[in-house]
Amino acid sequence: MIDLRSDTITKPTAEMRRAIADAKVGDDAFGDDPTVIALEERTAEILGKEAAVYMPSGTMANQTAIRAHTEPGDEILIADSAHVFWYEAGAPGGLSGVMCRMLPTRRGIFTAETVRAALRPADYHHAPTRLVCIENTSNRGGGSVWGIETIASVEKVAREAHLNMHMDGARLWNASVATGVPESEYAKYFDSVSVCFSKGLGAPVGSALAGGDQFIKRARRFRKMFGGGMRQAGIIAAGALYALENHRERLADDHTNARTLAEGICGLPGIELDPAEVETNIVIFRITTIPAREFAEQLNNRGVRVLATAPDTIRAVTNLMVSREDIQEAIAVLREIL
Ligand code: TLP
Repeated sequence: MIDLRSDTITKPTAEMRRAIADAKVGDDAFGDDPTVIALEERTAEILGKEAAVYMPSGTMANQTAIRAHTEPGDEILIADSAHVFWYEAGAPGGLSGVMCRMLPTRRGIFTAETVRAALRPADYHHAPTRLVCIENTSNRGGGSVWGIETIASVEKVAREAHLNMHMDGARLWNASVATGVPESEYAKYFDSVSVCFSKGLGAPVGSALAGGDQFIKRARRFRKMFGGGMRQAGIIAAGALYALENHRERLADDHTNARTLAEGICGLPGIELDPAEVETNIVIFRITTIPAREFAEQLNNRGVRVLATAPDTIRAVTNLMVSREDIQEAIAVLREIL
């Protein structure tokens, strides 16, 4: 199988498994796990933040951040394509009691003007707006990367309105590799940043939330409340630490593979796709001749796995388990079917 459903499907490499087997561990609830501490410190350092806290998942990292930034009844501003809104099981309402104000985007990216237009005048009839969330890269936006100038202009409007800034950086590593802009340069505009080790980096489990010391202290309480306090988590943190040190640069291969795939299929009948818009490891395209689910099933029967993300939309995500040769094979299968 050539599995392009997600970059979450990656399995630990032999070297990563060795790092996991050799991990020094302790009870992290007592602050005793040296591998977790090393991972948190290294993550904070890369992101240029005071502190970070290890999380079981990207969802928990985002939702803990939202809870720590808000109180029930508050409002957050968020892209209408955001993972937090689409795929986190209603958690902003369920866990934090906040309203999501959806911002229209182009490929997952909104502008400072859009944020300004969403601001409410101070009035007790209104839900207090507290937070702006940005997703970089944008998943449903097709792996699109936020420009630093766009982030800076959004931040300016947010600060004028006394709003905090959170980045869902599940694939921030991909953004940095694609642009050469360091993770810390993106992160400096935000009060909190979530990152995932279990996507393109290929670790089996885990994410982190980074921010200022006080904020991370508060986040630790909500992580506990949400059931995310762990014990000898060094076992999994070792995979994450290995991935952080060894798998960031190789994301460039995934980006090349994604572009190759897009270029190889863009002219096929029924496919609507602009390869120039493929900036990182996610290829999203429209299919107009067959329902997307049926197309995904046909591909699956021929050994290529993708996701139908809408009735006419397919997502393919390149990853650590997929080689250049696999991409050529996938292109050939798509060509045959269409
Ligand atoms: N995304 C998964 C699915 O849930 C859709 C994927 O296959 O892409 N932020 C972003 C931008 C994400 O893409 C994801 C996972 C998360 C957060 C959540 O991470 P996990 O799955 O660890 O909770």
